[in-house]
Amino acid sequence: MQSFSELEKWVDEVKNLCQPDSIHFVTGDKAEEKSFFEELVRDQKAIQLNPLLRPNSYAFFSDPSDVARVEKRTFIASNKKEDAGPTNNWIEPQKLKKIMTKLYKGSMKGRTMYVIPYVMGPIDAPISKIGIEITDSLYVVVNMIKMTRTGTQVLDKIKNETPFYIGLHSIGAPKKNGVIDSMWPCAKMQKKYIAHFPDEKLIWSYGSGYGGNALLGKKCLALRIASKIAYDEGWMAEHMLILKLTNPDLESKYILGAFPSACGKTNLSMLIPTIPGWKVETIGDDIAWIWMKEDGKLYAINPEKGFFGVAKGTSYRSNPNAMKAIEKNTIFTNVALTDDLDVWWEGIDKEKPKHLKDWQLHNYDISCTYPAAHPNSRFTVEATESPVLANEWEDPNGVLISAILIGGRRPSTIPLVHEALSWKHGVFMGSMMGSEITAATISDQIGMVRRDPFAMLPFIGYHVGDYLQHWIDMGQKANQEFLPKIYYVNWFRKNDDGQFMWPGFGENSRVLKWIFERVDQKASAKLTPIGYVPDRDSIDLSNLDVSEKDIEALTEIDVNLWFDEVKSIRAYYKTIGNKCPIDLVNELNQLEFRLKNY
Ligand code: GTP
Ligand code: SPV
Ligand code: MN
Repeated sequence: MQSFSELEKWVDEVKNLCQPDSIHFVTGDKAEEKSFFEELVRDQKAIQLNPLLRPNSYAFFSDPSDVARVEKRTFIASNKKEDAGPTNNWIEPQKLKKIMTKLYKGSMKGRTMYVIPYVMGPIDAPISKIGIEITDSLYVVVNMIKMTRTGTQVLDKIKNETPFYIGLHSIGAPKKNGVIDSMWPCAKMQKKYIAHFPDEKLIWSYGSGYGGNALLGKKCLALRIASKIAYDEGWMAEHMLILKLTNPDLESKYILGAFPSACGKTNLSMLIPTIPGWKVETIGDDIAWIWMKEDGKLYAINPEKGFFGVAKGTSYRSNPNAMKAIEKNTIFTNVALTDDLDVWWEGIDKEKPKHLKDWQLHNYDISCTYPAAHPNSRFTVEATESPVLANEWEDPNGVLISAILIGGRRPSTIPLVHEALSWKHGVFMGSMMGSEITAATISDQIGMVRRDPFAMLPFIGYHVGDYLQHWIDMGQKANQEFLPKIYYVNWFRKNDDGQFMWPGFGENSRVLKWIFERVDQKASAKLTPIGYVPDRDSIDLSNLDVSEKDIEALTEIDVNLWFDEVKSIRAYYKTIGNKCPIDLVNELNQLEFRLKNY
């Protein structure tokens, strides 16, 4: 859409279809946000946490059917089925619109319809994109306020003819007369639809109130729709953290990392190095928009304004910076509550209290054997609450990218770190990236390995083959001298007892240091069939509590396992079909050849 009058017309159409009681345009000011939280508490949709322990913070508890993104109910409804490719669910757009229009009819009865003007990216950055989300969920509103730049200044832009993208969201639970609302109203699983119409750049979401299903600026606009816009316009929208790494000589580099959901982006982006003199600062923890300037170099911005992070496992030991960020002004979803109204979750590293309320607000004591917090419990907090936010985090010019990490949960085969032989080889590594399925999506296959190219499997708004070709093309267009190097990292190797061999978290700084020095051509490496791996003298292992045997195992290349991997990648490429880039098939053949000659 292009103009304010088009916006007014659309708001009117949605009002007539969904039949809310009233309409509220979100202004984004502090007093408004405060009144939203007061209303949520009054309506028993949220619990205010103990202000002495956790000031200005609130806890929400979802319906058990609504705890994560629902990939089975997520659709890329392109005009042509071929354009959605083999990895997306597809329904013919007119058919899907018919189904959803029926659902939207009267879906906001008894509720307020909120119109949220927001911008992904700093308001004046050339690459930023404006969105309008209509929603009937106040939970969504308060989360969008923390996660995106919202409010009147965005509407002003629209009045000045800046184009914008629209998204309609309803929890799909009209209020019935005389029936008291539940704490988290939403629709049944089979009625949930997270729909994208990439040809129109339109988003329709129905039936879920959770995270990526409902905060439409995040996964729906900034990844699925933006990835398609980026493909057409020659830039990239990626599921990546952005960090600033500074060495003891105070030289800095910017590093991106694509890890699947619940595989360590937030943690790496805020890490406290265990090696003296090094520093990590955060620019983004989930999404990066990447583009090439006239100098042929690649730059990135974080389009978000907050963190929607995994609570479970977060502690002052594993991620102190995240713990400090969430000391106040935070929204928690599906965590457990202590008797004095603070939050608790598995891995918080505080003794489990004798009594809790679990994430369903049931009484919970030591006799309970299930987890008290949901494994996908989350915190929402503004980036500015972080003690390690980099100064340039909202620089409209973006930051120059030195290296791109990819990785996931692979218990075997993939070493701790290896460097790509070239950009194309790096794209090959990204294409075959795999990970165990985690609790960040609703699935009956949690723990199984699936291929997840550049951690974008659930977020590519078009054909995966075209997506991979776009990665190759971006590298070919860039100034070769300044192409970021690509690294495959794996913090999740396990030994025969099923224990992680690498301590991870702050110790990952040792790998970051090696990468920093590789980019500067200062660290040495061993050439192997799969790429460059650190040799023993080049990676800093001083004062590290890992056995010789495990270090050996973490960097070894098991040729037989890699032959299995080649076979499995070949089978995977078949599923991509004839759009699988020929360059990647060549890379696979060359890998096999190198392995045979090793
Ligand atoms: P999304 O927000 O879903 O995209 O997840 P994310 O990629 O930001 O993952 P996050 O940093 O929240 O980490 C998810 C889980 O992985 C948490 O339980 C962490 O404790 C765990 N984790 C993160 N880094 C490491 C690591 O280096 N080693 C190990 N063993 N676990 C880690
Ligand atoms: C992810 O699953 O990658 C998340 C959480 O960051 S959600 O916003 O729900 O997609
Ligand atoms: Mn994510």
